[in-house]
Amino acid sequence: MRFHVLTLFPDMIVNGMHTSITGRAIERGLIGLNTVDIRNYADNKHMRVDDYPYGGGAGMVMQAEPVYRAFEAVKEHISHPVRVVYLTPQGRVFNQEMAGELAGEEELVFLCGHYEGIDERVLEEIVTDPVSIGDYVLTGGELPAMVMMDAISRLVPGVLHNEESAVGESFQGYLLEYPQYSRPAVWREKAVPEVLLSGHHANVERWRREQSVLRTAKWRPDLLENAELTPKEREMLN
Ligand code: 6GU
Repeated sequence: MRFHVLTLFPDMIVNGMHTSITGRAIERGLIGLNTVDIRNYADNKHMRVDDYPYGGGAGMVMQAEPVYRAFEAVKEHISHPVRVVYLTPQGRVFNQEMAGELAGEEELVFLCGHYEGIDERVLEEIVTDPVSIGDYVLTGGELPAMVMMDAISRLVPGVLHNEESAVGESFQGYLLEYPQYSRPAVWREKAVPEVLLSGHHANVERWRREQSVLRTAKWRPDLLENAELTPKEREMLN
């Protein structure tokens, strides 16, 4: 998987992505990261890339030409058509299913806006997928792009060490993950659930499944509509 990120703040992307698991994936060559500073494609000697909005209103708008040129520069390195994700609160809301779908692509372009947005004309020309990461407003698309790249990266084969950790967790099967415990067995008078110390694998699995169902009912009951529950489990919840 190779990510291309068009942004006015490439350092933010590079610093974030070169940390922890995504950083290791980049070092190991499992993930490629190419950041493009839109400012380098300004069409004036002052390197300005924003201007006042036609029709008036607050803030500045990123101009079409520098964004278009930055995208053309990225396309030089890509032979086939590529999906261009534009990070915007007006987009489709990102979820695990979208992460899975995008993880199947060989290359992805992320376009990060700042200020009040980007001139609509260039968006019409290059964007294939407008995406939001939730119903709140951020100052720019860089953090959302990193959220998406993180979620996508961990689905790329080899990025996570054990293949199990990408399956059977929260949102796979529309159930939240069961609680985890590690040493010590008693911490500040709070004991780890007995069954986890029993060594009885089938009982552990049963307990974890039950915890997943109960936890989902308590914290994310909206997910249960889609969850695959046994008739017994449905009955337990009623
Ligand atoms: Cl993708 N961009 C911005 N600026 N704010 C957001 C967002 C994206 N998703 C949620 N809020």
